[in-house]
Amino acid sequence: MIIPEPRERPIGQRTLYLLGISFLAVWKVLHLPVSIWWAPVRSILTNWTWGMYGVVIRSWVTRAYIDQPCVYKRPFDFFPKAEVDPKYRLSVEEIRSFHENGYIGPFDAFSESDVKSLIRVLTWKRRMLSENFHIMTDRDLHLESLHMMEFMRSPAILERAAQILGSNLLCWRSQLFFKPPGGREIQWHQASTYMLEDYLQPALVPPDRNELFQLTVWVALSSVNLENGCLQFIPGTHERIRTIQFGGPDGFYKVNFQLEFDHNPAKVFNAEMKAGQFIIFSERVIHGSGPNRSSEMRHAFNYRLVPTNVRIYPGQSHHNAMHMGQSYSLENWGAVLLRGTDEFHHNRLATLARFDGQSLAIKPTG
Ligand SMILES: O=C(O)CCC(=O)C(=O)O
Ligand SMILES: [Fe+2]
Repeated sequence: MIIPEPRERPIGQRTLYLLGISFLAVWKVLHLPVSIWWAPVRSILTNWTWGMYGVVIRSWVTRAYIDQPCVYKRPFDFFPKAEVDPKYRLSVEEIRSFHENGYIGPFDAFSESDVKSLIRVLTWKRRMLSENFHIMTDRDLHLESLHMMEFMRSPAILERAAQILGSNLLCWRSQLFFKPPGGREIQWHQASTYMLEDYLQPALVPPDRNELFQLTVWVALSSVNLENGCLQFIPGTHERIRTIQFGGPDGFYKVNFQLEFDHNPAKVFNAEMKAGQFIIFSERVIHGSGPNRSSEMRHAFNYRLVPTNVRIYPGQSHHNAMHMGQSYSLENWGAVLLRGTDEFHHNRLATLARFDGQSLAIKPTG
């Protein structure tokens, strides 16, 4: 069974999908065995929630959840979850504002000359075949560049993230966002467990999807503003994952859909930042970025943090980014413990201790 990209389909195809998905919903209701199916069907039966079946069936395959739905559970209090050096301390008010808006920042982290040297390294790195994935990619270059890793270990970033997410932090993914002059916008989106990339399997399996289990750190390596396509957020929209409607004016690589929400431009927060600043957000908040109308490259990278109790790519040998038509072998992938200790041992770790040449060595799971 081929899983189609999210885009508008003719009625005939939609009807076939409708029949297939309805059949699987009945199979699931009856608790019939999952193991007799081939892998993609097993994944749908296992990973699709009732809400996901419901939207697709009721809308005759014109709408869907493209990621596992969840509803944001706010913490009971807004006290910092980690003890940190006073210079990085967040007030209870700041932590409350993170939970209300879905993002916090920008904060200062790096100097002008720091970011220039990282841009040089990464510009070269992204044009080479990745040592881990054997393709040219903007993803996970921290596993191949100690220079980038040093940025990600910045206490200005980690000590703040720890107060929101907890003291033990794994990085599971990074990505460069170098937007050239004339580069397109990134449409409004949000994510929960990143099933929206593989379509079948979530990249992250937390103990409770509704709790905050992931933070994105976005580092500006150039000054970013409305002209060159800074990040934009819609405050408070992290409270739930929205459905999408197939088709419409927005496109993103191979996909074509619109996130369904009431868009009020007056509510948008434009995250204009200086080079060397960063912002922390939940990927569940609706966000995107405009086109680059300037004559210079907009340089940035992000990385994604989870607490150590989250399972990353569980049982998976590959991660597919279907919207980009790319597949990443996880053979040489490992999560990086950036802060604290890993008491759970759920995930394979890449360790700095075994740094070897330009690549970080992967420590086999114990
Ligand atoms: O850099 C951008 O324009 C988009 C980044 C983004 O969506 C993210 O960091 O999750
Ligand atoms: Fe994003």
